[in-house]
Amino acid sequence: MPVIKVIQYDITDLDVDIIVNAANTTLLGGGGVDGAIHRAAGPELLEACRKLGGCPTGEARITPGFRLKAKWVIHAVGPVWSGGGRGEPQLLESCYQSAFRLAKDAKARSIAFPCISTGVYHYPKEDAAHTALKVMYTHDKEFRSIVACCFDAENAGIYRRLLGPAASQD
Ligand code: AR6
Repeated sequence: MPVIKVIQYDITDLDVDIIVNAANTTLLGGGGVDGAIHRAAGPELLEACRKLGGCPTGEARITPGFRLKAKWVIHAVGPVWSGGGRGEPQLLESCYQSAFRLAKDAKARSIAFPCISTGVYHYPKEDAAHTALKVMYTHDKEFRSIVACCFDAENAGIYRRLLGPAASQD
């Protein structure tokens, strides 16, 4: 089984050590995957996030998963796409790197990522997938399972094409 896998699924329902959230700098919740994670984890998650005092773009913070199956949530803040000339690729890469650093510190063996910044932040999906996979490949010896958890069919198609058929789990 390859370490890096792609699924088209709701990340809030995954039984992995850590799920990553596509958060914003306030860490106080929002729409998209962020809203779904907060709903599934329960109000304790917002309380834990409040204590963190926000997070700059390109960084990440960790909290417990509360009512989720996942033990931890890593809240990663991706960049808003504004044409690519404002450091968006570096910020997206650093957001994945920061998430992996925290996951290693937590001694996680399995981690799932949503397609950070590709929703309301409008990052081009293909470019975002290349960046995500580049960082995932640099950590594939350290984890049993790294899941690219796509929600929309377009992202799922992109990751499946880039990873090949062996990486598809559904
Ligand atoms: N499971 C997996 N992926 C999901 C789910 C889900 N349950 N729901 C949505 N996605 P977005 P962003 C996908 O907009 O672009 C929030 O309001 C979705 O299809 O959630 O990083 C935050 O608070 C898309 O591919 O995050 C921020 O303000 C991906 O998750 C802002 O949105 C990311 O879409 C962050 O924007």
